[in-house]
Amino acid sequence: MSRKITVENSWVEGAPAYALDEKRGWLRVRVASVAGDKVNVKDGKRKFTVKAKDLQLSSEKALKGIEDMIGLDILHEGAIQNNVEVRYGKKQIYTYVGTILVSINPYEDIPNLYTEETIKQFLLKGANAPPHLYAVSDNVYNQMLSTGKDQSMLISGESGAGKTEATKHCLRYLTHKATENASFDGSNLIKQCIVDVNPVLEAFGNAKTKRNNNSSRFGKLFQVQFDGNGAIVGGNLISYLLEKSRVVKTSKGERGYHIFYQLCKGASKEQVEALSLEDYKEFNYLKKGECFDVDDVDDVEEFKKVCASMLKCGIQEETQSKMFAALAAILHLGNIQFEEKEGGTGENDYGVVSSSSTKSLNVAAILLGINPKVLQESLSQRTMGGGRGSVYKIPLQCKSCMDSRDALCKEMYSMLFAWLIHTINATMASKSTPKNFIAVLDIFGFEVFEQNSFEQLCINYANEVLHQQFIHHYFKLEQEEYATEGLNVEVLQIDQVDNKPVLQLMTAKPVSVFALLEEQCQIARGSDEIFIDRFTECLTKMDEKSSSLASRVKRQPTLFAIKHFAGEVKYEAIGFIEKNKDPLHIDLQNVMNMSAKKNKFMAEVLKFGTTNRKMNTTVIRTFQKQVNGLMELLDKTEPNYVRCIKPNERKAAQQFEGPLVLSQMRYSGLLDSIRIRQAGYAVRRTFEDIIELFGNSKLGRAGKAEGGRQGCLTILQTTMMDQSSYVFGKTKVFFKNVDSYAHLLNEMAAIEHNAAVKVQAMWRQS
Ligand code: AOV
Ligand code: MG
Repeated sequence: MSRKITVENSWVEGAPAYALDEKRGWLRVRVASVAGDKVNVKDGKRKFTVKAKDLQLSSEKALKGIEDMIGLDILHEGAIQNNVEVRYGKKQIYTYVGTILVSINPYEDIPNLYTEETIKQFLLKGANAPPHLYAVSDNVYNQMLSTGKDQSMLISGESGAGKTEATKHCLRYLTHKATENASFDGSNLIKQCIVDVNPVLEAFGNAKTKRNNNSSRFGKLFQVQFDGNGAIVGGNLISYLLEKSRVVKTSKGERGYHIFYQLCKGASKEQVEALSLEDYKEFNYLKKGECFDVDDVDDVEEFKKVCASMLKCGIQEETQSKMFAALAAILHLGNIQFEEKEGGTGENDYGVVSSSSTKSLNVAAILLGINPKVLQESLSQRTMGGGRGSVYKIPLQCKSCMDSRDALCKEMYSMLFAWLIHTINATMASKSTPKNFIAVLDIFGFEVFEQNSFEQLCINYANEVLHQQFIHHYFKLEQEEYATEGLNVEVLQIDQVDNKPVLQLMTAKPVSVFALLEEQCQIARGSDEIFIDRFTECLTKMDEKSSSLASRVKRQPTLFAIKHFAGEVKYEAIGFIEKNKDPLHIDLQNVMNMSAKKNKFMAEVLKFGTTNRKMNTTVIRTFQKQVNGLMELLDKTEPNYVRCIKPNERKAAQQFEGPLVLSQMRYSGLLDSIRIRQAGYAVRRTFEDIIELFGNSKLGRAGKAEGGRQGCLTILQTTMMDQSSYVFGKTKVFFKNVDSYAHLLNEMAAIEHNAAVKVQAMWRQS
């Protein structure tokens, strides 16, 4: 049986290949027989049939699980899945695709992967190290020193893929790496803070969700700043889009922010008494998710750690107590219930604080330092502006009272979070002007749920922007490689992979999703329904490419769909306007102002709220500004990409689900980066590689004797390679596509086959 390697539509019996299986992704199989455009294949004993298009050439190198997949003889989905799967089986969770590091969450502690000893080894190994976050961090640091250019590490992936863990490993390595160059002691404090800031950030910004027991509910950029000698001199944090709604609402099986549970469980007796935390299981905000504990997490222990870490980040015990009082105030506010005013007519059922909530109202008022009566009024009335500067108050219905209460709590928490980041930044601030920085980005990945709302729209917008940056970067790198090899760079067409049309659909002016939403937020009678109707109207006014990426969902009038680079998402438009305006009524602002008068801490915290919240601004406008700022910052850096991948949805160790991994690879842009490569010359091998391929055969020896370019040329000519299918660069030969390269492999296999036949013949003769 010949073992000829061959390509689509000309499969030969016995040929090893990858076949696409719906459940398991690309499987290694052997071709059994070919019937038209269907191919029967064997996976061990199992036989099944696939379409010829779902069959790919087998890669011998992938079988071994090589460290850098750019070195794969054949670079396509099948080989890539095979390669990472083989490595994952060996607990090698890191693999490169060129300069991109792919990391697959092991969901278990791999022995010695992150010990101090391992760090030391990587510090010594330098460029020869195997794929690891440490190796990437090492390289990033060296690049910064040698080129003087700021660096960024962009860590992406979906919820639970391991971004936050990866970020911590990178930061920890950098603090070790920089020790070598520590030129003054001041950096020790900052270094300590860089490591200790994580428990604090996670306590206030992370929560248990269904997908991840420690899910970050905000995005962050961590800049580590260095002096000219490479010593750490400072740090700076920027946070993005904290999920405020989690303070007041969690779905079943999820929790609010860790700090609430840590405080309630871990507070000292005196604290419990002072903050009235005795019955923490009765707090509405905590009990909604019906989940008070997280597997394998001891909130009491965590609380101790967080308090200790806060100290190291410059937050003294006294300030901590005040923070806890603010958190307790939020919990007590959440227990204030409203009922209809006695004697209500049913038509105008105005709300009043129910009598059973008096205690909660009083405790909250005391903690905030305001009069309970004033608090009660502020929550149940709204001050409206009449003409000529006059004001009047209208009573609110029960539901609106509760909304007011929740709005106040959300605002207080997000101000507290912003204050926290600011305070940590003050501790980490560099005393001298830093020469360079390394920015580590740990940001929410693309999200597609069963129900998607405004939050997903914002998150997916940020991902589109980051994706575009990634694509452009890879495109540029490819062009640069062609240029250094002396090839014509015109072969590349960015249009094939660029996501500009979808970004235009979302952000262009005057018509786009954002523009229309803003328009509805500005006009008095704007509504979600009008927004979505206008949206359909406007599709006709956009260029074809953009409009083809959006549609209304049939039979669901409030849903619209956008085809993102990572897949289609259906958004529910109801609620968009309210969420985008995110109003904070004057009465609630007054509550905070009053509190600030009595409570110095609240006065500090308030600086990060209302005054920063300019009138008339919207969430989208603020977020777009933030994203633009982020891009400006990143554009000035040398980007380094880490793609985190989740191997299964069950948080289980040693479970590799091919299709899930592939879909993440697809939308992480990994496959796009490969497509960029294939848009020009899909396969490139150095002259030596080609000669090596023919090993000790006669042709191989001839090639070796001539060496380099000439040796390679001899081989290609002797094997009658079609001249139009390859070009020579300075050090490499570039093949147009996999098929042309496969021709070469076929020839090689034929030579081997003939050699084997000869050997057999010799055997028979002897
Ligand atoms: P995420 O940051 O990407 O999700 P995390 O970094 O929080 O994900 O990782 C989720 C969980 O996976 C961790 O709590 C660990 O249990 C496990 N894990 C991740 N990386 C490793 C590793 N290298 N070794 C062992 N276990 C690991 V989100 O913030 O939800 O998008 O929003
Ligand atoms: Mg995270």
